[in-house]
Amino acid sequence: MFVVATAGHVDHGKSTLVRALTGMEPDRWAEERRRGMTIDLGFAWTTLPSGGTVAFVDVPGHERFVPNMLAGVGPVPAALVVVAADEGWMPQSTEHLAALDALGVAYGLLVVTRADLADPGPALAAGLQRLASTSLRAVDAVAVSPVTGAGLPALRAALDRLAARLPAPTVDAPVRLWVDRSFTVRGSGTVVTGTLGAGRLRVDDELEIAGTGEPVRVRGLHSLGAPHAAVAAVARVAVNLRGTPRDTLGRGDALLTPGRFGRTDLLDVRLAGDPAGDLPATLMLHVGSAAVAARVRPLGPDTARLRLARPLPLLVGDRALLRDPGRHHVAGGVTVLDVAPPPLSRRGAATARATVLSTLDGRPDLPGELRRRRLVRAADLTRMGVPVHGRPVTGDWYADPDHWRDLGGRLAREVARHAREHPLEPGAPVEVLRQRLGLPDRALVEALVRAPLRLHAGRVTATAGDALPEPVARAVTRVRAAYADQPFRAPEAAHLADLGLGPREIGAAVRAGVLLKLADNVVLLPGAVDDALRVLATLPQPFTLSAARQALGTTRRVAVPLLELLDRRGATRRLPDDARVVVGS
Ligand SMILES: Nc1nc2c(ncn2[C@@H]2O[C@H](COP(=O)(O)OP(=O)(O)O)[C@@H](O)[C@H]2O)c(=O)[nH]1
Ligand SMILES: [Mg+2]
Repeated sequence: MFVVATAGHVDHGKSTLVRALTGMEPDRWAEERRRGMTIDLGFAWTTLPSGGTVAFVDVPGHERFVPNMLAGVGPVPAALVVVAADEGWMPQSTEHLAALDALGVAYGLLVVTRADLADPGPALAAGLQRLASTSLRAVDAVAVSPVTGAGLPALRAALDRLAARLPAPTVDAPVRLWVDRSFTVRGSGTVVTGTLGAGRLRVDDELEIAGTGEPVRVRGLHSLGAPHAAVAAVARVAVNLRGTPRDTLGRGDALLTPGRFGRTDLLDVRLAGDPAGDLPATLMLHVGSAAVAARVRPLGPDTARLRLARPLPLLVGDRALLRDPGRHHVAGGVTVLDVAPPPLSRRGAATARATVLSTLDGRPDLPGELRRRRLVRAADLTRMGVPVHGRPVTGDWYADPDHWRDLGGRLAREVARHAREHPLEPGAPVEVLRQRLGLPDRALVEALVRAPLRLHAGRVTATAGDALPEPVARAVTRVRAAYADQPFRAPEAAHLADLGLGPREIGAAVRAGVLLKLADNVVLLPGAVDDALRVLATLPQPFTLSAARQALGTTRRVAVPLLELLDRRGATRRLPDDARVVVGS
């Protein structure tokens, strides 16, 4: 199926043409039929000579109903530009064409109708000339009269050729179904309709309502009046939603694949049309079937920041248009460059931002996005419309490679600085480093740890070059001097305190490898354990605690933990009667 919208001045024969092609009535409302004028969108479809199906979104031509027209053409990538042979090009022909051009609609046909009332030649020539300077410059033109039937076979053939030229839809893309109608069906509940431009819908799918973020489930699907278990793009669809009151959803809202779209009320855009400086402060932004007031802040000659009256599910690269409803003027097309732009609070930020925007084209680009954001989660990139590939630095965090290297250097410097400022602490706590580096997640600090840095028990240390603080080093030298000839005697707690060796100093000395801790307040010089083992090996085996104590010339206070340490190391073995043997002796 392909979907095409009509466009053109009121009374130029759009609805009559759709009726003639489809045999269906596009003017759904009694008031429309009474007044003979389209007010709201109409929907009809037919089979083409090739066997393919074309669905029409018939739009109102009257200038009062341009917002309805825009809701219809917004999600549809092809248009029939309809001009009456007897009236020729008119003001709403101009505004509708400007809207299609602003949205970048590149597929369509020029159809001159009412060809039974006047020579279609001048209207064809005028129309082609107008289209020549727009996104629709390459279209075919057909003259028809639905009243006489003249030209209709040629138009059907032209529709088939148009269908063949349309790009294939991406059916594995996430769904963003802009709602153009919502109504209640007795016994079924809420139904919304829209043009599915990409992706696939299935019964039982869970979707998200853009406006509220609420999850909803698809209860039933219809396309072209028939029920389906699944519908793939491109298609007109009616979606029956389970348990959703009708007033929670209406035109301009959207049904979304969960987690694939963000909702933003702040975006930076490129403008095609009026210069940014000439735009009024407030305009209407039209995108998909939505129309939202936007405050415009020009940044560069063709770039601006838009603050929307309500958030929309927009992605980088989306096309939209800005319109001044008071002047019936399409101010220009919009290409979304950034859906999560940085604040502009600092002096000079706007100028700097304009420079950045001048380099963007709305094509999602991961390396560029990482360069600008430096650190960003995969899920956030996806919700901006930036495809994620390559490897995260940790978890779902992606980093700009240069920034990541720079952070690694800063981490090393912060660890060194922390060691200087807190010499007795066993390294810098990860949380302190996270704050110092201004990182959003501790996992990032941990991922930055590289040799010679080491992560241990929630702290980062430098494994080499960690000099012992001067006073501790001095105290250890005194211990060494005092106990050189009685290596198995440990200084008493009071002596340790005299030397200035409290628990933290002892910890630092132990980590530096200059003291060996047997138990709280029981320290020996390193090497004492191996020496002790050599002494014990000379005893008659097995030996008692008391024999060991005497051989080593020490007290129970040292001997007990020393033997336990040797047991743990497997150097000695404790027997059932509490005596020990030196293993291998
Ligand atoms: N003679 C003639 N009248 C037409 C033709 N197409 C439309 N009309 C009439 O022109 C008027 C406007 O047509 P309509 O389809 O409502 O125009 P729309 O506003 O563009 O949808 C209606 O009275 C139609 O009957 C045509 O090809 N020949
Ligand atoms: Mg009409």
